[in-house]
Amino acid sequence: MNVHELLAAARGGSLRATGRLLSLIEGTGRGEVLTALDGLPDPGALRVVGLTGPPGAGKSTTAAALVTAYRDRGLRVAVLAVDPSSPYSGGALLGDRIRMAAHTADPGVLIRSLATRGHLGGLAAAVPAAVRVLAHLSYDLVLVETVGVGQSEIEIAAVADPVVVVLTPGAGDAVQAAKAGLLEVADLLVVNKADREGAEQTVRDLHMETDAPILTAVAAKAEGVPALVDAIEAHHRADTPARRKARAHAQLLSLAQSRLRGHPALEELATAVSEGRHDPYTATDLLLKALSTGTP
Ligand SMILES: Nc1nc2c(ncn2[C@@H]2O[C@H](COP(=O)(O)OP(=O)(O)O)[C@@H](O)[C@H]2O)c(=O)[nH]1
Ligand SMILES: [Mg+2]
Repeated sequence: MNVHELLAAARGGSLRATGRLLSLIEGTGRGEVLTALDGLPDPGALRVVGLTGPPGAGKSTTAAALVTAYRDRGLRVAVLAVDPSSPYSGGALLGDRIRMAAHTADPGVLIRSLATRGHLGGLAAAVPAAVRVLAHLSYDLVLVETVGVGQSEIEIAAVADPVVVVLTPGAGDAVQAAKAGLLEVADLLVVNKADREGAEQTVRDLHMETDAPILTAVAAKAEGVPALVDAIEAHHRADTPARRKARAHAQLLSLAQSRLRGHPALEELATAVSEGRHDPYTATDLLLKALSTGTP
């Protein structure tokens, strides 16, 4: 099947065709898929909710509970997991096998791990492309799960709105999150595992560090999930042209940077600067030129 046939099949409900399209997006077929989408009518915006936080905080469990909540409201939902340490298989890694087992058989739910590591611009480049594909396939909402380490939370902030940061109770969690830069990208905070000790203290600590709304949850029991859905809705309702522009701004910079970072001329120019053959200004001009003319 060519890309157009795949798109037609995916729009007709074939999850296999959808999977093939997303595989193309992860690799060198991305450009071809995006070009094919350009020829289609604008599907309108799709809501993208980011879930980020430390490993084990309960992001996947929260995602599963949110899927249930949104399915109850009749929305078609996709979950994109960008977690190099734990690739999804079916739904088994979502922490709640029974709940997710129901979703795997549900044609209104797509669960997919995205391999974005180390090639073709990473998360910043792959996720917006995947989101565009899903918008054309009549999904209403995409949950993007990323591990909050390093570059990924900055990249998720450019793509998702709101970004929900999931943390757990525990001494120093708030401080750790602040240090990791997670609080800067948080539109909403969830202190999950509130069935454990210290949740209220963690909420108090977090209030000292951020003005973002803070909720508590026991995702494993879907407790606090209706309030989280409400907070996400409220965040969407409060969206403004200025905020949309700020997101577009971040997304463009993020994409531009990922293209520059992946450009083969970067290595060579960095060598030239380090050996004193170019000054950094000239080298930067040359890098931008190489990118715009498409020369390697
Ligand atoms: N006690 C407790 N455990 C939870 C809760 N939510 C998730 N877990 C467990 O925490 C572990 C990690 O959850 P997971 O969703 O995979 O975390 P992720 O790495 O952030 O995606 C799993 O064993 C979950 O069952 C909760 O609210 N309370
Ligand atoms: Mg997970």
